[in-house]
Amino acid sequence: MRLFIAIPLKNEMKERVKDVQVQLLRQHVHGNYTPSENLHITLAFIGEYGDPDQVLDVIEMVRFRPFTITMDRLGQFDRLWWTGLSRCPELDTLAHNVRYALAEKGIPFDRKRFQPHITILRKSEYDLGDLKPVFVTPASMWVDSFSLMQSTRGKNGMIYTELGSVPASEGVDP
Ligand code: 2AM
Repeated sequence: MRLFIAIPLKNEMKERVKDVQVQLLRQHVHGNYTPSENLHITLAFIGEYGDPDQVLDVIEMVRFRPFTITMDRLGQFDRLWWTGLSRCPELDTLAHNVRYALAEKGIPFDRKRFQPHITILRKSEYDLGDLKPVFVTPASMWVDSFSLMQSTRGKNGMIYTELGSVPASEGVDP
C-alpha cells in the first residue's frame, strides 16, 4: 500500500486555501485542483510499503508539543502550485524527528529535503508570474496531531485515508 505521513488541514485553513483556489479559477488557471478533503502538509512520503502497523508503532514514539503554523504565500514548483508556510522551527523539528524514527527502523521514505507546503493545484500549464496578484490571507492552524495516510487511486482522483494519528504529548519533554 502507498503510505505517507502528513498533517491534515483543519477546516478554517481549508477555507483559506479554497479562497486562493477560487482566485486562480477566476483567472482561468486550469489544472487538477486539490479537493478540500485532501489538503495536507506531507512530513514524509514512504511510498509502497506493506506494514502500516509497524509504521504506526514507529511514529507513535515521536514526541512533540502542539504548535501553530501560518500559511502566508503562494508558490509554484514547475506544474505544481502550493501555499507556503512562514518559518516554523517546530514543524521542521517534527518532520526531522518523524524521518529519523523511520530511518532508524529501516522504513524507506523519500529523502528529498523537507519543504513545507500545501499542494493546491497539480498539472497546471500556467506561470504564476503571468497572473494578476493573488491574495493569501494569512491563516494559522494549531497542530496537535499528525497522521499516517494511505493513498489510493479512485475513479475521480486520489483518495487519502487516515490509518492512524499521533497526538501531541502536552507536558512531556520532546
Ligand atoms: P505533495 O506533498 O507535494 O502534495 C501523497 O502522494 C503525498 O505525498 C502527496 O501530497 C505528495 O506530494 C507527497 N509526496 C512527497 N514526495 C512524493 C513522491 N516522491 N512521490 C509521490 N508523492 C510524494
